Amino acid sequence: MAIWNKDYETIDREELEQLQLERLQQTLSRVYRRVSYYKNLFDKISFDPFEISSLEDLKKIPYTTKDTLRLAYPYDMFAVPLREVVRMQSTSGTTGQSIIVGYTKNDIEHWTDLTARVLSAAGVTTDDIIMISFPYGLFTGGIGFHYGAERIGASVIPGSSADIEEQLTIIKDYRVTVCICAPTFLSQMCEIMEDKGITPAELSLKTALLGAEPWSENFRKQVEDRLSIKLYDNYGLTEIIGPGVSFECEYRNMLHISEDHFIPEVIDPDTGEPLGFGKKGELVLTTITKEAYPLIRYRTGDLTTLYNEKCECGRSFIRMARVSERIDDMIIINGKNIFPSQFEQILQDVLGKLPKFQIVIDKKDSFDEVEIQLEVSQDIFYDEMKRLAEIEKRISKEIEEKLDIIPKIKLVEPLSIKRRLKRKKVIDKRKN
Ligand code: DLL
Repeated sequence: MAIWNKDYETIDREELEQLQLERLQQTLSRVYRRVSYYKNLFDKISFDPFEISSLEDLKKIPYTTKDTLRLAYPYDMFAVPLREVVRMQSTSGTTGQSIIVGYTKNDIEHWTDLTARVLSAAGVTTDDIIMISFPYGLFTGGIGFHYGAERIGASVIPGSSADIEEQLTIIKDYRVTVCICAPTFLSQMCEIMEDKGITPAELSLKTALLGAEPWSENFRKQVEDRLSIKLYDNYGLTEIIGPGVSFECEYRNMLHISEDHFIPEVIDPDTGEPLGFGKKGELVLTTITKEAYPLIRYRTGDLTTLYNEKCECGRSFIRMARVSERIDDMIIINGKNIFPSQFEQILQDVLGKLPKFQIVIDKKDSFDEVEIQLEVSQDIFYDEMKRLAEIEKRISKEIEEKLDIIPKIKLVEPLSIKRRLKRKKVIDKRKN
C-alpha cells in the first residue's frame, strides 16, 4: 500500500530524532516567547528553552494538563496573534469548560497531510468514494478528514448532516467505497441494514476508518464478517490537532504515531514517572510543528502502551496499542477500581457478541449497587428468550468471580439505549 509521506514515515531513527530535536527547539522557544503560561513555568523551574541539546531535556518540563487549558480559556494558550489564526475548533466541554484550539495556515496544511497519511495507510486512493459520517463543526472529525480526503483526490461526500438512514441510502446509491466514522455509527448502520433487509452485497463498501471512541478487536471481527469490509483504527484529540495523531497501516497491528509532528511518552498516571516501552500508562504528547496551539508534555488521559519494534510496513514510527480506556473512565465500586471495558470483556466472552449495554451505579445503605442493562436485539438474546434466566446467571457469576461485584442484570427494549458519539457507558447516580 502507498505510503503518503514516504520520506518522513520511513525515516531512519537517528535522522528522525535529529528532526524532532530541531522542531522541539523551535517549539520551546516559540512557547517561551509567546505563551505566558510556559514562560512562567520555564522561569519557575529555571529551564532555558534556548539551551536544549537533546530530546531527554524535554523530561525536565512538568506536564501540561487539561485544567491548565481550561483556565486559559479562551485564548491564553495561543502562541500566535488572532490575525494569524485561520480556524478554530473546540472540545465539547461535556466534562467541564470547553477548550478552543486555533490553527494557522501552516497548521491546517500539516493537519491535511496528516489525515491524508491516515487514509493512505488504510489503502484509500483517488479512485475511492468516501462518505464522511463524522459531524462537521466544532468537532474535528468531519472537517479534519475532509481536507485529507480531498488532498488524496478521492471523491468526498460530506454526508453527516443527513440522518443515519439517509446516509445508508447515500452509501448504497453513490456506491461509497470508504466510510469514515465512529464505531457507534457503524454498529447502528448494521442494525438498520438488518432491519431493512439490506445485504452487504448491495453496498460497494470495502473499508471503514474508525476513531474518536474506543472499539475492540472483537468488534472488528464481528463487523468485518457482517459487512465484508476492512476496519482501520485511528486516534487523535482536539487539543493536539484532531484526527491524524496515530493510525493503523495494512498490517493493523497497533497504531503508528506521526512522530515527525508529535513526541509520545507513556507515564504512570499516579506518580507521573515515565514508563518504558511495553508498559501500559497514560499517553503524553508534545506537539513539535504546531504554530497556533503548541502543547508541551500534554497529559491526554488516554491509557496505552508504546512499542518500538519496527512494523512490516516499513514505517519507522513508534506504535501505540489501541486506546480502550481513559483514566477518567475509571469507576470506584465499593472501593474497587474498575473500568467499563472489564464489563465489556465479560459480556463479550459469555455471549460471544457484544450487546448494547450500560451500567447504572447507585448507592443503597452506603453500599454501591450495580445494574447492567443489556439491550435485546435480533442477534443477541432473540432466540434465547427461553434461556434468559440461565444467561443472566452466567453473566452475574462471571462478573462476581472476575470483578468481585454482584450485579443486577436487566434486559431492556431494543434501541432503548441511546446511541451518541462518545456516549459514556456508565450512569453514576451516586454523583447526583
Ligand atoms: O475524537 C478526534 C478524532 C476524530 C479522532 C475522528 C479520530 C477520529 P476529541 O473529540 O477531542 O477528538 O476526543 C479525543 O477521544 O482523548 C480519546 O479518549 C478518544 N479517542 C479518539 N480516537 C480514539 C480511538 C477526537 N481511535 C478523545 N480509540 C481521545 C479510542 C479514541 N479512543
